[in-house]
Amino acid sequence: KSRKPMVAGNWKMNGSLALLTAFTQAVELSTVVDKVLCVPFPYLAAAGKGDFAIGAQDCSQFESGAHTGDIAVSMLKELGVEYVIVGHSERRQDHGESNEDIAAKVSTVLKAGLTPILCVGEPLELRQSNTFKEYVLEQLKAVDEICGRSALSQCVIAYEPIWAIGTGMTATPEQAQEVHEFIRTQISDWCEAAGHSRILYGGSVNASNAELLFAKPDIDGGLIGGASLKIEDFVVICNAAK
Ligand code: G2H
Repeated sequence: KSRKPMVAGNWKMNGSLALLTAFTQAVELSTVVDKVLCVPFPYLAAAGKGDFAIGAQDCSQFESGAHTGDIAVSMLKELGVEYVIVGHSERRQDHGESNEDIAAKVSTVLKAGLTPILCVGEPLELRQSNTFKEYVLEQLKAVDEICGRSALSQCVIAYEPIWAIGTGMTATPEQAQEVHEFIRTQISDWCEAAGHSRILYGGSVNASNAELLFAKPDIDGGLIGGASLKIEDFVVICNAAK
């Protein structure tokens, strides 16, 4: 593949400072893979010592101001954060984030010079009714239209079918590849450079299934939830992306 593989751990609201310390001391991570660890906000300051780039799990769409409890991207940047997950389905569901809100966040992250990890993916009903591609397309289109033609070329995209998240029901490598190829074709239609964006798969990736998923031509690595909380598993998954 011409794109450098990436494995990004998403701890969600899990972990501890002790676990983070253990991760920063793990030395066996492959250098031919970009590794990112997206930890909860309070741990970001302590995350800089490891052999991985630091990611946040969200940020405000606003640059500063009266937004109690929100986090500005400039604050993340001060802590050495390089990536920000935007539009994770848990944010869309739990916090009612719309495609437009998410596009506004992508724009804020890009303006600050950080890289959004933009999450897209369909719920089970749309997979069953075979309308999932249209749904994913709408999610991407919002970013393309609101943030401008080159925005998607500056994002890492994560395809995370909601039915596969935390359920143990991983998409098969073929199901994932089909959507990744679709995404790549669509976004390169809008902006040629976007065809070179990395597209990660997320949804119950683990140490046993990662290799077959990452072997597919349009799967450039993974966004890993549960399995990113165990060092041994995370190392195996990083090595599977080589
Ligand atoms: C999908 C994924 C990480 P998990 O949300 O973003 O989580 O690997 O636990 O399904």
